[in-house]
Amino acid sequence: MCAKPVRKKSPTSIRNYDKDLLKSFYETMMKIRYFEQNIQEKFLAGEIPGFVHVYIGEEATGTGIMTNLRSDDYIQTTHRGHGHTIAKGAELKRMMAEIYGKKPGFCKGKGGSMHIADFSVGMLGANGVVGGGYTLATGAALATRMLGKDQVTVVFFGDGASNRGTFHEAANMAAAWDLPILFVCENNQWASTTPYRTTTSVEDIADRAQGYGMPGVIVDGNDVFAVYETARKLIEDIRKGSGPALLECKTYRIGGHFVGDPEMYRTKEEVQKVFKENDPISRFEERVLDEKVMTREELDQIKEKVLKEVDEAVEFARQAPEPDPSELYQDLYV
Ligand SMILES: Cc1ncc(C[n+]2csc(CCOP(=O)(O)OP(=O)(O)O)c2C)c(N)n1
Repeated sequence: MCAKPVRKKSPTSIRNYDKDLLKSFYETMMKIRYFEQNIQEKFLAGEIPGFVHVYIGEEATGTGIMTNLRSDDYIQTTHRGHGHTIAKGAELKRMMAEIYGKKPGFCKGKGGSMHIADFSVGMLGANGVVGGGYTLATGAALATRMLGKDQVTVVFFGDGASNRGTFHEAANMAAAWDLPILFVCENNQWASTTPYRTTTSVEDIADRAQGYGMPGVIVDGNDVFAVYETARKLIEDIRKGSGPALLECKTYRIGGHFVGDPEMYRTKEEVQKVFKENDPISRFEERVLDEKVMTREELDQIKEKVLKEVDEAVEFARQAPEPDPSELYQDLYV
C-alpha cells in the first residue's frame, strides 16, 4: 500500500543547471504564452472559428514535464492542450493552421483547437470530452508494454476531470497491470465556473493515488524547476518498470475558462493577485536573474526569436487555404 502523497520542494539552487536547459525552459514557456496571446487576440477579432481554451498561467507544468520526455514517448491532453502540444515539439505553423481551420493543419483543418493530434511527436490527441483521455492513454501504455518498448505515456487532466469515472477505471487498471504511465493532474483551482473544493472529496487530488496503490506526489506547478526535477524522477522510475504514479501540479488558470468567458464566478482582483505573485514566467525570470545564471539580454534574445516564430505561424495560417468542401466526408469514422 502506498503512503500519503509526498510534497516536493523547489531545488535550493539552480546554479548547477546547464545553460541550454535553462534557455529551453524559457523558450518553451514563452512560445506557449505568446502563441496563446495571439490566439486570444485573433479569436476575439473573428479570425479563428470554433471554441478555444488557453493555458496561460500553467506553462511551467507542461514545460517541466515534457522536458523529461523523449520524442517517442506519448502524451494525451485535454481541451486545454495547446501548451502540452507545443512543449512536446509540434510544429507551430501546422498547429496554428489547425486552429484556424485551414488545410495544412494537423487534422487538415477539420479538428480545430480541441482535436489537434501530432503522432510524429508522440502527441496522441487533445480531447473535447473532459476525462476522455485516461483510457486512451492507458491503452497506449499497455500497447508499449506488449510491444516490449520502454516508452512512457503521460496523461494530463484537470481537477474537474479527476472526478470522472474514467479516471478511476484507468488508474485502477494501470496500477493493477503496472503500466508505464504518469497521471498528471493540473489543478488550476477551477473547473469551468466551479472551484474544485466544492466538488472534490479530498484535500489534494494526489490523495487518491493511495486508493490505487500508486505513489502520489504534489508539486508547485508554477515552478518549472520543481516540476522538472519531480517529473524527472517519476518518469525515470516508470521507464524502469516501477508502474504508474500520480503527480498533482498546483497551478492557477489566469485566463478565462474559454476565450470570451465573462468570468462572473471570480473577481478580477483574485486573478490579478495571482498573476502578480505567481506567474510562472515572471517567477522564472526573477529566479534566473537573482541567481545570476542568465542575463536580461539572453532572456530578451529568446523572446525576440519566439515572437518571430509565432508571428510567422500566424501569417502562415492566415494565408493557408481552407479545406475543400469535397473533403468533408473524408477521415470520418462511423
Ligand atoms: C464529459 C464532459 N462533461 C462536461 C464538459 C463541459 N466542460 C468542458 S471543460 C469543463 C471543465 C473542466 O475542468 P477541469 O477538468 O478542471 O479542466 P480545466 O478546464 O480547468 O483545465 C467542462 C465541465 C465536457 N466537455 N465533457
